[in-house]
Amino acid sequence: MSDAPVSSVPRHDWTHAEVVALFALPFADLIYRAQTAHRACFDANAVQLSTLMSIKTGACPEDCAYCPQSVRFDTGLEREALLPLEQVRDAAQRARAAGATRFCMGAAWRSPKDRDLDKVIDMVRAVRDEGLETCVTLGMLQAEQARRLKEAGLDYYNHNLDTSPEYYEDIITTRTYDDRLDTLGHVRDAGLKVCCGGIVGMGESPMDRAELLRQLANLPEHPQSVPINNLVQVEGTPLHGVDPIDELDFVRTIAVAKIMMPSAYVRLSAGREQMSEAVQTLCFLAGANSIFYGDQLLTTSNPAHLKDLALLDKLGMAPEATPKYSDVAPASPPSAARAPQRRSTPAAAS
Ligand code: SAM
Ligand code: DTB
Ligand code: SF4
Repeated sequence: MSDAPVSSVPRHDWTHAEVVALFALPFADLIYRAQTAHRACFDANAVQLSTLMSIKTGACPEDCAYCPQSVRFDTGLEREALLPLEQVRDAAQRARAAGATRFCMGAAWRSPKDRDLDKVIDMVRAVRDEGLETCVTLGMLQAEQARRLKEAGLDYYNHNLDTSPEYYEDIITTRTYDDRLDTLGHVRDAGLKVCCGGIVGMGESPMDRAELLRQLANLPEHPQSVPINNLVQVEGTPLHGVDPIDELDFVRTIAVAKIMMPSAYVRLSAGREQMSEAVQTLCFLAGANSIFYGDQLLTTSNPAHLKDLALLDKLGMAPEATPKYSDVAPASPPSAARAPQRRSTPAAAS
């Protein structure tokens, strides 16, 4: 299987057995296949940098067992109202100056109310005006809400499948897998780019990981961005204390995601602060080419941005310039920043 040719045609008909077979490859064969798939679509030495901001924190009515923001768990988090526009604009300016190319805004909502969406739309416009790509994650969306976000110029909508359909009910009971698929359909139909991935290290089985990736790759289009989060364990959440995933199994998950969805940006997402530089490097080798960049995720911390730039430099890697605004120079570009690196192939951006 390791010698199988790498197809440039995106596949949406993966069987469970095929995915399990990828996970079972000898490690070197798996990484080789993932790198080969990756290099057919991307510059293997460029990493896309997204900065995350929580625009509305805590008091979420949902019961996601991993999440510190659910109102049902006592995690000591202070709830905050939707942030004022100016605070978001300032943070976007700082992110741009530090070299990020995308600004992702997250809200602890089950779904946005229309009057809240109006305010988020103002934020999207303000962030775009700073020359950044935009992404928001606001929970479940109606078709009309997705259209309004598209009209405002939003680039990406993040909505994760989180885990396999089989394990899902152990993690969330307040909305269904189908609810998530419906939102993803609305986002896709509105012409927004889809950012959709999941979380590992939640006590799921290897079969659940295979099934999560199969669900993602068998969507009508591959998500353009696939965040793979390693659970950040927060005291007070039901998943605090669960056995963490083996580090090499985490790397395997990244590699299999890249083989199945070669033209997607696979993001090495939450959980990097708990990971050694060596494991992060293996993830880059496995085809991860995007990270959250900035000292904070939503409510937990992320590696310091200068540490990340130093790691990329040590690896001879560089931040990717934003494709759309590459003619606009950052206010103070990091020394390693350079031109857009994405290659155009028939497999690119399904
Ligand atoms: N409330 C919205 C929703 O759930 O769709 C948007 C924000 S929510 C925090 C976005 C995603 O963050 C979740 O789907 C989950 O994948 C990820 N996430 C939340 N808590 C996490 C944790 N402790 N570790 C890793 N990922 C986490
Ligand atoms: C995603 O896949 N990961 C991000 C983002 N989408 C919104 C969230 C990570 C959150 C980690 C826990 C926290 O900081 O609250
Ligand atoms: Fe709420 Fe999103 Fe956290 Fe679930 S993941 S509790 S929906 S903020």
